[in-house]
Amino acid sequence: MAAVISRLTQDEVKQLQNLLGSRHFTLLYKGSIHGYNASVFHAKCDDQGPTLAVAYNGSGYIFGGFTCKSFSSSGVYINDEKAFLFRLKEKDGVLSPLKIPVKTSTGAIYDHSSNGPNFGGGALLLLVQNTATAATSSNNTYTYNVADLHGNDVGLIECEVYRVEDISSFLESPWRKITWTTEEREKIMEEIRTYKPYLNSVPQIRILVIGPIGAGKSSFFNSVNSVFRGYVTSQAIAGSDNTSVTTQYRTYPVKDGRDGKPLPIIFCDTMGIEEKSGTGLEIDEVSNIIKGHVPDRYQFNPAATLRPDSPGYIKNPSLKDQIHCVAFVIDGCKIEILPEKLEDKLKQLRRKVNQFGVPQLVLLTKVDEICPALEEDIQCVYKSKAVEKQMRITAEKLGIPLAQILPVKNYCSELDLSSEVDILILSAVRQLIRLAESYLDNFPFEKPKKEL
Ligand SMILES: Nc1nc2c(ncn2[C@@H]2O[C@H](COP(=O)(O)OP(=O)(O)O)[C@@H](O)[C@H]2O)c(=O)[nH]1
Ligand SMILES: [Mg+2]
Repeated sequence: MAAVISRLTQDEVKQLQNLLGSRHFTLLYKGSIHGYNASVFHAKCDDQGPTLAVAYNGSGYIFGGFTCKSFSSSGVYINDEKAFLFRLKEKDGVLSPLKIPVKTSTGAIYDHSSNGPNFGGGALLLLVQNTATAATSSNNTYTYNVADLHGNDVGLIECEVYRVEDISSFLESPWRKITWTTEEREKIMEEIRTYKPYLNSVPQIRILVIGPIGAGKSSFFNSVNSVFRGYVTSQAIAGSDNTSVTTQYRTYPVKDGRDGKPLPIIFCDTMGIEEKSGTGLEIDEVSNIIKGHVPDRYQFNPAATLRPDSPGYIKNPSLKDQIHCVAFVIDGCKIEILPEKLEDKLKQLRRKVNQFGVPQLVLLTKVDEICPALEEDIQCVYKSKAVEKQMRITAEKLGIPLAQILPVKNYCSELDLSSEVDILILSAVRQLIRLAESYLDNFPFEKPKKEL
């Protein structure tokens, strides 16, 4: 018996991929080998998901149809809005791709055990009466000039059916909409520049950045700083040591590069959270920070958290010294292998932050490592299946709604800013500001700022 190999050349497969998007084809049925027989076709192709039927005639035409639904010998019409008929090659094998989309999804496929592939109830039928023949007619489901499909040569020299699998790592359309223009970048920057906290007593909002070691906390602050400076800087020490590179509590105001004015945000950078208790940032220390007791440059000591009698302890912090929102920074590549104890610690921290009523969100970093294709085009971040998956896992593991998770790519190795990377970073900052503002709304007893 001859080998069951595809008649399609690599070039033809590429052309079909142009019609279908990035897909992988697996040959399920080949008429010349398996027999031109509807029941054999169904035995091989039922319940296989999306399929592509490809017919070849003696005049050099290659044509057929695609359905994203499964055949199953159901005996009924199946709706499929993605179905289409196609021609790949015309007379004498001249490449001339043509796509005839289904007009109304209703009745796109007639799935009957005694029929071969049947598109639109006879708009294109292959294996007519169990022979190597096609039948075509233009109808309300597929309206087209039948001669265009096969040059009026309905005798087949081959008929193949392929299973079609989606191999693209990207969704067709993004699941969150972002405008990626430089105007948008400027617009968000202006929004941040001109933001004034609702309360007089709070000139700047304080954003606490916490998360495991190496997640990208310091890099996030550096990235925000870089965007406003207009070039890549690294004020906060970032690194890839196993233990925390950041051992001091640091509060970093961000300045607007244009005129050096302080922006209304202060980032509070902490040492990393570690798995073992007694190492890394402790939960009690986070309480101290949130309440505003911890001074800038305080040297963390996991063995002894800050106490009222410790030097530098801020005794009577006011609302402006407290934390107004928390950004949990999580390494998008490591969330799946997050050690259980670390996961527990993060959850405890989330609960603690909740107790204070401080809003929080998760910044999922290193999206460029989750999905290397994003290095080329970060605009695809909300199309990347890998990023979406890591975001969902994060939501599940930390018990946080997906809406509160934002993907970011920090500036690390690059020397120049990119508008798209900026937009992701700025969107995260804007969201943090909005959350902080909602928190400040809880303090109506303070006098609202007077408009000048
Ligand atoms: N590829 C990539 N690397 C990152 C990203 N964010 C941080 N890093 C790298 O991860 C390492 C740890 O970052 P760092 O900011 O020091 O983490 P921290 O311990 O949470 O403060 C550094 O080597 C960074 O260059 C990112 O978005 N993408
Ligand atoms: Mg750090």
